[in-house]
Amino acid sequence: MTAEEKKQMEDFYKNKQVLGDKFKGVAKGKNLLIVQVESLQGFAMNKTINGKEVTPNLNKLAKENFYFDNYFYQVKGGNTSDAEFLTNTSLYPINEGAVFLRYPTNVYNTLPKALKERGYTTSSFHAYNPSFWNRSIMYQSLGIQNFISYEDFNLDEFAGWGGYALSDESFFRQSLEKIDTTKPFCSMLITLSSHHPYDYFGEKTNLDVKPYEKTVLGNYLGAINYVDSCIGKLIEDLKKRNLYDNTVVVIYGDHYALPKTQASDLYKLENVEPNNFNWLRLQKVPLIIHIPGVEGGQTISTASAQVDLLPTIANLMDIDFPYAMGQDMFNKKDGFALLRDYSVVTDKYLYDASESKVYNIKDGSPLNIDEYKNEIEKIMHLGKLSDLMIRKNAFKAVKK
Ligand code: GP9
Repeated sequence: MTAEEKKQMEDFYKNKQVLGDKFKGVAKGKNLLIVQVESLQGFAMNKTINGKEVTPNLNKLAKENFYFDNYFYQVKGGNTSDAEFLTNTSLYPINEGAVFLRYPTNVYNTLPKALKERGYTTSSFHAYNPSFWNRSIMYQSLGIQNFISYEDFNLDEFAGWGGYALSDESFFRQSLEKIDTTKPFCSMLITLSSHHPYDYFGEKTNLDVKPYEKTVLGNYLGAINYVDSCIGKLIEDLKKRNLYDNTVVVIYGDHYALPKTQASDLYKLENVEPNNFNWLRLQKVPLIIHIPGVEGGQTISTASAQVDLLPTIANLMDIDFPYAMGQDMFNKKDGFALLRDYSVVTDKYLYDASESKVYNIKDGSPLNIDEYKNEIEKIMHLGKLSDLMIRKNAFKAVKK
């Protein structure tokens, strides 16, 4: 890193403010279970189709716990692995290619490392080939001690991804059986059944998706309805094992369900005009946090994104984590989310980077870009700084 680059980095971290102490340490010493759900996108939540809820179990969890309904994904070329990266490091995944493939041996400050230092066992569960997305190498740099991959699961039932995915029901059941609960644990469960193209759910769901049957969207709604039922069973299983009351449970979607090229039915379902403003507004994923011993029942709508999850968990668990790029969502007041195409969503406006246009977040009416330019540039700088730090393996120098 040049001296100028190093200064940029140091200034950023030095000037980061503690936003408040709400919920600080309320989950200190508790277990942590993170469920990263494949392709779970925000629009599926609280949605009914032909009189039936698509995600009844997630809706109930959202109601009983803390539900972040304005939470954006920030993945780029690394898709699912980028979402893992964001959660584990609170850095932005690089803007070109996949950070898991390009920078797997960098030094990273991570949540698993911080928890390992506090006596936790850190594990990742994903029923697929361990070399996919270079996970087996990258997990070492992230401080994940145990990687439970498809080599360790009994592949007893397939559902999703054209029939190649271990069913989420079996995956959750087996994962809970494998977690060592004699010590505090930090376990991340990465699901697969709702992977595109969602074509495997005819018998697994009786959701009537008319008029979208046999379309990608219709198949997706069926797939998510199936995954939702598996999440319901996972929560029951946690309760049966007496884990629900001493475990922080975090559930979120990793990235979008439908690419822009397949979004026409989505606009129809949402009853909105097909345009960039509506497309960007839809790029949210649900986030639910269950904090044992803390009464939930709250929906938090401050604009936020995946980079914000780590500092939020760190605050709950009383972990000092100075190298987060994101902000603690329980204490953040002025919401913003920087998407990885450099679009920006705040509580007031949306900046569409592809057309350099600013819209009022409430109604999509155009706003004068000059009034927002400085703020947008400041927010965009975060993505550039993160890229720079990853490219230069900046934390290696910090560690020395
Ligand atoms: C496979 C899974 C793929 O391991 O992570 O998900 P993708 O990145 O294609 O969404």
